[in-house]
Amino acid sequence: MSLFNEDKRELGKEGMNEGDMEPSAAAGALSSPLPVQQSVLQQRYVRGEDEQPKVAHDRFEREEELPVIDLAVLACGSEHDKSNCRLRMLRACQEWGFFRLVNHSLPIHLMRQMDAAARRFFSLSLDEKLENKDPEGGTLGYCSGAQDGYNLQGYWQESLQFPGEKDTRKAFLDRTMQHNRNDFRDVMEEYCENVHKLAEKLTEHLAVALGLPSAHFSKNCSPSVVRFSFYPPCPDPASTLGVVPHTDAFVVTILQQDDVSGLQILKDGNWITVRTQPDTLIVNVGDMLQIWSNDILSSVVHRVVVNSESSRLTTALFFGPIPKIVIQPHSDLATAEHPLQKFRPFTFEEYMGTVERAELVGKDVLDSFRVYHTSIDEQVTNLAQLTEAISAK
Ligand SMILES: O=C(O)CCC(=O)C(=O)O
Repeated sequence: MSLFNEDKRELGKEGMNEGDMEPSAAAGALSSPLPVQQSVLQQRYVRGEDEQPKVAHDRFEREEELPVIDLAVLACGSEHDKSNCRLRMLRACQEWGFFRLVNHSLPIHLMRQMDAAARRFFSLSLDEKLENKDPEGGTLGYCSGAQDGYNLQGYWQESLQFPGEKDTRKAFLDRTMQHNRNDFRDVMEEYCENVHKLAEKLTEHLAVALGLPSAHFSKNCSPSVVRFSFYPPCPDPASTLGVVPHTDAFVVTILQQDDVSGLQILKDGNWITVRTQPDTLIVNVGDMLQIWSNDILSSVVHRVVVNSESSRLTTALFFGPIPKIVIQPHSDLATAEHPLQKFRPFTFEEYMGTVERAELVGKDVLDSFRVYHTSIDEQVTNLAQLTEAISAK
């Protein structure tokens, strides 16, 4: 039996937006959302042919499952077990960029409360939800996939997003969700505090596994963003996506899913659907950790597919660098396999500026910060080949 056993199907219908409804239903939607199921997917959600998902949300093709990391071993195992567990975590971050975390110390009752509070929010009418949109017109607060917002246009998704850093979050909440409807704010504060501690712990273990001082990442990081994503049932899931393929820009992401699957990871050219498993969390490496680790760890492309039966709700905390900190691979991490520092120094602020100007496409943003170390001889050869190719035209 799952933790999340509310009737999400009903909620999913109510969670639709005005623009998603048949015209007669849309007319009444602002005052009372009607449980109208759209029968045809509107054109703005139809992704290009090459993006349309061929692997459904409940297709688990490969026997291979995400590596599982047991945090209880790291908290109270023997030194030998701890060290093995850290190595497994390191390997998971190299080979998968993702792992499932069990015995994670995040109180189960808090996960349940957070899920219920977010679910209640998404079941509000559209005009109530829109009261919580970003006053500055950005991506914070409530965004609906039907809005012409940054990167959200054409996603089959609604989201509720807040600054991760405590004081900034509080200031934002004071301007938007002052009412603390259904204790949402209180639950979120407690939830964020706990997930923040967990993110610190995980990055400390990863730093030790890489042979760095334990606080190497955590002392320069804080929660960057908290995002609740709601994916209503969709009339044509094979033509759209909840989130397009992307990597996360941050250091690590800690994701709580409900009992409906939809997250897919690109591994060895295949899309792998992540199974849902009650009480567990999914952790993934962000671009900043790949860069800070000199490419030893890997941020892996993932996407979200939706389905026609049930809504899906996830909560993600993105733990990232303090905006003005200079990011650069640690010099101790240059190895035979990962020689030199593979990325130029930059601030997270600069990186996010690049992300915001770009569409979320695979690893293009990360690659634009790479330094290509080529010898003078290689450069001369390249130049000669280039000149030859131009004169041959
Ligand atoms: O909702 C999910 O399963 C993942 C969402 C995600 O990848 C994102 O918000 O960046």
